[in-house]
Amino acid sequence: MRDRSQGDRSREGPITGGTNPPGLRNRIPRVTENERKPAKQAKAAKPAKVLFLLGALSGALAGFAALAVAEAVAGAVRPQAGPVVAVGGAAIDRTPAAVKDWAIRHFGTNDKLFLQLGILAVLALFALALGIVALRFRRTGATGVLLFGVVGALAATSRPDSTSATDALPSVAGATAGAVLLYVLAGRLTPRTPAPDGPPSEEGWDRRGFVIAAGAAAVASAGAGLLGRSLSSAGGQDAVASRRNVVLPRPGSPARLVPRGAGLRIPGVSPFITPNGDFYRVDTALVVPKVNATTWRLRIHGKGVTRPRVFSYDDLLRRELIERDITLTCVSNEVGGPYVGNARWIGVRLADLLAECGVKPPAKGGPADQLVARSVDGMTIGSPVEDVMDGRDALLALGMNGKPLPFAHGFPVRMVVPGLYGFVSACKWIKAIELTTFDAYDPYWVKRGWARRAPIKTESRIDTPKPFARPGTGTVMVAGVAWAQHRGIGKVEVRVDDGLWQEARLAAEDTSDTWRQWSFPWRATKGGHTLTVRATDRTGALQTEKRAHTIPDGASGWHSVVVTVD
Ligand SMILES: Nc1nc2c(c(=O)[nH]1)N[C@H]1C(S)=C(S)[C@@H](COP(=O)(O)O)O[C@H]1N2
Ligand SMILES: [Mo]
Repeated sequence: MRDRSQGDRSREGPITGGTNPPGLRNRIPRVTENERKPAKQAKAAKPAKVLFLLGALSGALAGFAALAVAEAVAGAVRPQAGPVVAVGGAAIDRTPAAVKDWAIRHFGTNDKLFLQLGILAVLALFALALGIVALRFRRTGATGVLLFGVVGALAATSRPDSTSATDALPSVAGATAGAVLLYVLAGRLTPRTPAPDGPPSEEGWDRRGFVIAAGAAAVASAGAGLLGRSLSSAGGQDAVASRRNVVLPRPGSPARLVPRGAGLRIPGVSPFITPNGDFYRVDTALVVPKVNATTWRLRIHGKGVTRPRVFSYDDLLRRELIERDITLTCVSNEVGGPYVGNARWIGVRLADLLAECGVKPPAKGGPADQLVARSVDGMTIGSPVEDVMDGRDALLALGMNGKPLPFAHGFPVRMVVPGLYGFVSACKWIKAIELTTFDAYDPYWVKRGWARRAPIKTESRIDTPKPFARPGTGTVMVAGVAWAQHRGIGKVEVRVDDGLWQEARLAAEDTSDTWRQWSFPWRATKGGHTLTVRATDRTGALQTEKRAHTIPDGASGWHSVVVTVD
């Protein structure tokens, strides 16, 4: 607002009234009161409209240049330091649990894409507005662009994974480029003061200069954008190479052979082992962290850790590796939802590692009851020490289905604890484990309203037929999966409409830590039908019918599918 009374306005001449949009009146070639004639007024309206659009275009170009330059610099510095990713990450951390839940429900794994598109849309609107503002107030417009840079820089440097003030560079560089460009372009659109002795310029603005500057800026921005893309995809090459070089040794304790018959050959049923490429992914990372395994370290420290230690990737590889089939489930999985998968993990036994560091479970007098895993991207995940050390196969996993962990699933090392939802156990890209208490510390999700302790609930899902399928009469195979990790599935029953519960056939059990397929041949009769499934775990507990939301500790209820038999 300060520049309203200074520079710009005085340079741009008096405000003339008329038929033009507010804020643009001074764009019109100067006319003095007594010069003004109706004909001239009509003529003046036209360039104002054009200028309005060109102002918006300048804003758009400035916004584009700012983002492109920011991405180019981020590509060189750190892809996570780019303004869209940084602001997006900050937004994710501040999103109320209910909104996040809604986003996951509506956009699924695309929620991050929609978030980034949303941010870009907001930026675009502001860019257009600043472009129009700059027509009249060049400095205000340019300053507005700089303010966005400040927001981006603050977001980037306050991200939990930010370790250096250089993370501010992408936003600062981008905003500076955008601000300068807007100032220059708006300058081309500013009426030139006619030379005292010369004729007033007909359009009042520098058309040629604008076209040249705008064109050059568009080309340069596109170039910067492309450069940023190639830099960030080239970045992390060391991590990619370190993953390529990993040779997973044969596990000292291999997984038991999956019994024949654990995988039913029924079309439409989830395969017993979920291939890595199909495994669900849930995390807060807008850019998948690419961690170099050769420089990666894991620190174990905290309460009751009498021998704190730091482990390298090779330290872990040299230990006895165990291989286990474990079904992972996300607490955000709705009844019937897709966020569950079963993989064969290779890793080291976490309880052994903890014991070597002097950790004792609470039952044996250890002072810590919570184990907090911390990731390179600042995630914190808390698990009960009791569970991790009670003899179950809690792993620091290095391999997934015979391959080093994919980057998206936590390379180089992640935790996997049978029986606990991912948000209280399965920290990806882990870098530290701190022993503490539930009283002393609330990890990431707990701060956001989710439960401190969250064992996986007994659940079952109908995979086939799909909702609203139209099978023919005759025998229809109803089939799916059921899980109650670390308790095991004892029984699955199916009900047609309001009929009696009938026992489904269970596929062979791999372990109590894995899901179990089931099938039920149904004599389908014409008409609409509701199929419902429920499971009983090996403790004899029946899956609850009571519907519960995913927040705070997992959805519950029975899964139903409505079909029409033709
Ligand atoms: N670093 C990190 N680890 C994480 C998360 C995360 O957001 N960041 N999400 C957790 C959640 S909620 C789940 S369900 C599992 C999902 O693991 P996946 O993506 O390999 O399926 O990872 C867990 N580990
Ligand atoms: Mo999750």
